Amino acid sequence: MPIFRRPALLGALASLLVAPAMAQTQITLQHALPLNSHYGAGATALKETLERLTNNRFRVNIQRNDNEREMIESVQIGTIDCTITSTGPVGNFVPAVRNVDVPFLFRDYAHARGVLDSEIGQGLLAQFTPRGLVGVIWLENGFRHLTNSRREVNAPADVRGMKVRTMENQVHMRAFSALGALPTPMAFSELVPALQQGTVDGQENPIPVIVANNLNQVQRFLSLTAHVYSPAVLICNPATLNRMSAADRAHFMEAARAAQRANRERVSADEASGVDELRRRGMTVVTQVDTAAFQAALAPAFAEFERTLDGALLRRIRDWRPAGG
Ligand code: EAX
Repeated sequence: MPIFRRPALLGALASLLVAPAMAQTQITLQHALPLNSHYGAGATALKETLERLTNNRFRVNIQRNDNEREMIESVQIGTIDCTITSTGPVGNFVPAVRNVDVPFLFRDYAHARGVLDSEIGQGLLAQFTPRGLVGVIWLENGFRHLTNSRREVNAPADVRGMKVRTMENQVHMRAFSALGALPTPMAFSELVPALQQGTVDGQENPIPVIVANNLNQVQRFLSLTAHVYSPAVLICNPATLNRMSAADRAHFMEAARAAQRANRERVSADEASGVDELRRRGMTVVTQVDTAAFQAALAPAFAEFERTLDGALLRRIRDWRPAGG
């Protein structure tokens, strides 16, 4: 008897055909930048690694959302599984993270990556848990530089009175106020319209973000202030990870490490080529910034951060050296 005359067998065959799709676990991962960016590189590495390690029992859906505060809220309530975000708004959810947003805290990329991968950084990730979030792994946004549409900026006096968009980050806002600027906090999604309309004169972001978003189209001057290192972080909803078997959680962590490698490699590559690319696109680049003057102008803010944040932690971070370093 042909199979189409045997409904029970037909039903069994049909269930086999749909079973793999039904068994696949979907993970939604959002971030604020184009796929062709240092966040996109990390997200793609996580996707490819997790899908490979689980033989496609997991599928990672990468989506763009340029409001980082919204993404963290969505992870917290579980409407999305994970986000890659800068620490910009994170301090509003996990206050201890504000400590790593302090200007001129990190000496260079090796210092920042070393601290965040050390027990110091792992201790900060543990602070996400009581807030209904999982800080999975530190990623990287990069050292932030100032751009503006009005003038070359070499020293703090050049920033005085300038309306500078900042992230929704109290530490950054305090720092720009100490410089005499007018900090204007807003989500990244509002940045380009604000620059186009002249609502703000300038903004500050790492080279990879400036390049990936063509901010040269709305900003004329770039000053390599490197005034603050901007960490990024992979944050997930606890239930997303708790639903996984121990073996799949191990696969997820391996995929997160692959994301960190790809993300940091892309930041390093963008740092090496991005300034020349922005010159080529027409930006005037100030390379000789009076960093000592910026640090001196921020001294009152530093003293405040020592009191209002975790002074002991800030000193541990400043004093950190690689093993044998
Ligand atoms: O995380 O908001 C910002 O300026 C961030 O650096 C950007 O969204 C990348």
